[in-house]
Amino acid sequence: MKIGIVCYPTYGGSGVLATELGLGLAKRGHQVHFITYKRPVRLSHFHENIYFHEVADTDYPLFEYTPYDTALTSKLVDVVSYEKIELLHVHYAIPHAAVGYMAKKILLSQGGRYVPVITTLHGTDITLVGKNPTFAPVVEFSINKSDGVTAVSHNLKQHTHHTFNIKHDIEVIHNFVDLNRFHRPNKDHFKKAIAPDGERIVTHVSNFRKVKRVDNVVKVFKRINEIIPSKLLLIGDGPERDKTEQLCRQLELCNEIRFLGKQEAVEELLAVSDLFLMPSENESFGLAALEAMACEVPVISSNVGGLPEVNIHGETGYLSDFNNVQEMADYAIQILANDETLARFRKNALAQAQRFSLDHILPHYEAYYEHVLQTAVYSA
Ligand code: GMT
Repeated sequence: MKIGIVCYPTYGGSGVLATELGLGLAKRGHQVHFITYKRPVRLSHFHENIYFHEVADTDYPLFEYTPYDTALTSKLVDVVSYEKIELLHVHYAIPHAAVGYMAKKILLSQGGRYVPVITTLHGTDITLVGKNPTFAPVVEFSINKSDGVTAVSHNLKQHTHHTFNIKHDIEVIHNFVDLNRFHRPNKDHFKKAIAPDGERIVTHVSNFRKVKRVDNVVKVFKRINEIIPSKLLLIGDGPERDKTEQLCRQLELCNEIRFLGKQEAVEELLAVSDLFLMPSENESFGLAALEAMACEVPVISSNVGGLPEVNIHGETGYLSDFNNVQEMADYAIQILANDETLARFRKNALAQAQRFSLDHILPHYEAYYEHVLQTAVYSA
């Protein structure tokens, strides 16, 4: 199948998931074309069956910024007709669902084939930004004009139906993890470099947006560290980074916390971690937590959104109300207090990650593509 994938190329979960999906599809013999404004972060090497089409930035004095939606639509029209793309899969509704709709209308007006558009909803495109009146009418319209719609958790599906008047049956296809990449090879030498006195290693990965509550990561860590000597690795970067650094200084924790910024080989850091913290205020699935579990790292998370579909309370980690710092710290201490408990949680985390493996989830996407290709009908 020839598939066009539209996504954000940055470190956000939707772009990561879209890229991993494209890589997986390409390995299974599909021809995959990424169309976006920059090479996606996880698309760093040459891959057979993968093509990348960059949306150009046009410098014109009237524009403060290039109108990206228009540039992306034009690029889609060009790539789809030249490469004979059979299906467009757009990730994150804003603006990609609307752009996909516009591209298919233009292609039809040019006498081209009908190219179905599948929109995957990832989370904040519905729960945060999407329902903002600035975007809401376009989001609702363009989801309804998609030929297929998927959501990354049951919770997100419910939230979408609750927020918008959606006429589609939304297909739930959970996030997945590539277990060949995310696993736990022995990296004791590396662990020693981070925690020379055998401290526990606690990790958080995110794009440091407000919704991730990185302040609570630090507060939970402070309580853990008072009882169990530990180090905290903060991976990623974003708007809350400076504030978080200030908080570490105020709490006099700078010697125990390492800000590692954006990392490409995040799996190597997860492979030496003992615990993962995800205290988000909103999280439709929690891909970063799943990647941690695949590296045998138990998770302490909030109980919001789709997180209970991934993190099983008392088995793979624990869930707490999103702002309950004390409870999260108590749970963390329970897991880290002795090696036997930690080993049990680690084993469960891996078993749960295996249920969300790429090999298991990717065929759902393929089957859904086939279904949409067979059932899509043009509606004006
Ligand atoms: O919040 C992020 O880190 C990025 C965001 C995105 O859309 O780029 O991630 C969302 O999509 C991920 C992949 O489907 C999900 O695993 C995340 O839970 C979701 N983030 C939120 O809902 C806050």
